[in-house]
Amino acid sequence: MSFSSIDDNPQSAGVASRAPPREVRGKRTRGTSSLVFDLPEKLPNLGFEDGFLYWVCDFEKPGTLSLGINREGGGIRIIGHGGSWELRYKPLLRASGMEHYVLEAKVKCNFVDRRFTFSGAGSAFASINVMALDEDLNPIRVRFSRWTFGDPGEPFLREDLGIWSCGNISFCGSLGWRHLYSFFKPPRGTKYLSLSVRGGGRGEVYIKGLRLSRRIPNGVRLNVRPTPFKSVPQALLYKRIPLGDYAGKFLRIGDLNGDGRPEFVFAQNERIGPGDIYKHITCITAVDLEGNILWQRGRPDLRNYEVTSDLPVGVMDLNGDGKDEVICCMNFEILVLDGITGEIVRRKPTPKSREGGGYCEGPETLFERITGDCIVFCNLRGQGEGRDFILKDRYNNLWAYTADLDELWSYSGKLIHSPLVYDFDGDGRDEVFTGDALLDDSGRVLWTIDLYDHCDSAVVYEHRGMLILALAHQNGGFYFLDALRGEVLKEHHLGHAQVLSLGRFDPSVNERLICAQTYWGGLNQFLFDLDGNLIHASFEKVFGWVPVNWIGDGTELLASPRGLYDCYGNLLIEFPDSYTRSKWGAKVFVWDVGNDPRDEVLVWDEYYLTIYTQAERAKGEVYRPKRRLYNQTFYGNGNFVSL
Ligand SMILES: [Ca+2]
Ligand SMILES: [Ca+2]
Ligand SMILES: [Ca+2]
Ligand SMILES: [Ca+2]
Repeated sequence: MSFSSIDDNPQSAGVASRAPPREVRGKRTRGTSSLVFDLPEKLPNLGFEDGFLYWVCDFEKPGTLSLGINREGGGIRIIGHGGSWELRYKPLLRASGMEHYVLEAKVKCNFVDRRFTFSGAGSAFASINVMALDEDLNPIRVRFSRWTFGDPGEPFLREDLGIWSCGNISFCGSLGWRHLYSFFKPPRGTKYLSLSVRGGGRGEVYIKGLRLSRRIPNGVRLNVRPTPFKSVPQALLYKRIPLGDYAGKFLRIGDLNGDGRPEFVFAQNERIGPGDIYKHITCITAVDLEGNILWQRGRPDLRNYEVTSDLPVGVMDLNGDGKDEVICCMNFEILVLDGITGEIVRRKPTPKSREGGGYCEGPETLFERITGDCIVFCNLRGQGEGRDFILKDRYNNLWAYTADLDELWSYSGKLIHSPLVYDFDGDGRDEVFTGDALLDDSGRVLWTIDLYDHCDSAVVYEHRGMLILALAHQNGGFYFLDALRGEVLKEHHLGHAQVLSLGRFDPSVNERLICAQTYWGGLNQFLFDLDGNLIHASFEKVFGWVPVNWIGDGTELLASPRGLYDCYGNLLIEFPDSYTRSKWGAKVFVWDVGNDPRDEVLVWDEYYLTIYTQAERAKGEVYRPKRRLYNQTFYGNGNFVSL
């Protein structure tokens, strides 16, 4: 064991070559630490074997918290009666950004409430937190001088992604004893790690065996590996369409005039209330492949280009005449627009807003009716794909409609951004995964689940005779569930889980893999096998995220605005003339625009929409993934992948 008190003798411990500055001493008196340890395995009583030795508690409201020793099972018991609390481990661990750590614990919890808000107020949860500290004991922020790689899924090219938070293990709801872990590499500049357990809400939490070790989990390979691809078609610039003042980061695609070629529908928006939940569409513009405007509704204004969420627009042939209609919400009405003229075919007021669970940003009830968030097409009544659709608000409520705008049913819960629709039970009608529940086609709840924060991305797949639902939960982790029962099979707490993409990404592996990314609080990319095992990790970088059927032989690459990556972070194809001027960051979709049935890659910003295609024609039969690309939307990388 190697430890010392900074106050007593910093030199001898080799912790710091000089006495810490005065402000560090000031901070430390608030409770972080005067002790520094060198070996994570030797942190005394980190696992609560000796009760609360070396731990200090703080809480929001007196009388709302009771701590005790769990005499039967070991470790500690925390009983909360509302209000937030924190248990801080006083010693610090000397750490470095060059090392990998595993944090693990056995936990059990039973929260009475099922509440979650981004602000933390009223949230029922517990979280084992790791803070990375610099030399002055300040938390380290994840910052970049510029984006030189990949694509973070959410195309906001922020250079400050907030305080690093990739080591946290957060949980809520009711769990029997479970072994949870996080695996992380501290950010550059890390000198110390500080550990705490935080929580809030009414309920019980048991924790024991908290352990930190310097290691890499079994079976995980690190960093960039040589590409498993032998030959990949080069990219050609197929078309570059200059966009006008109508351009929007929100795009949907379809064949509006039935000529077999896609048209583009751009939506602009403005914020009309606080937070990120109140925004409405200000302009919708349909554009053909030559850049001609087919029609436009609303007022174009390039200042309304940017968006940080989905918008309620969908493109689908609702009446089966071979031409797509556009369905959207404008000015608190659901509109069905003729695809060729943009004229209103049908209209109905949007649903009355309602509180639901008030999750995430709180109740979305500022306006009498909802502005609308995402539209997802599905087949609820067995009448074919796209004859029904789901419309939702941002986090709390969704409504199922027919193409004739008759409401079928509605649901309130903690919602995923873009609901995943798939025929889970094979009866010819879609079930809807809402983010916290699976609903059958009639809206009946089949199961619910309570995971920390909210679901950003989901994919469903069949594997070894089982249907598996993989989830990426913001700040919660990556989860693999038995899709028919809603039971967690595996979970990995790896940061702000943002993106899941499913495809055959490695031609040397005879099965599909799941590429996963984290975003806010740390950019990392991971690979999981279909059993839900973590097999590869790449820290401090993300690469492409949209699966692309580029080669046509069943394998797939990942698209970014710059080019095509393999799943190990190798840039295999750099797009010719891939320059984008966007101040907000370009966005990427795939679509079979022309040539053979392989995907083209679409990259657009406020100035141009650029389409890349393969330089060589495909030979023989061309693979076509089963994807509902018509549901490709803002967060739609994972959610449209249903195989
Ligand atoms: Ca067309
Ligand atoms: Ca039609
Ligand atoms: Ca079904
Ligand atoms: Ca094509």
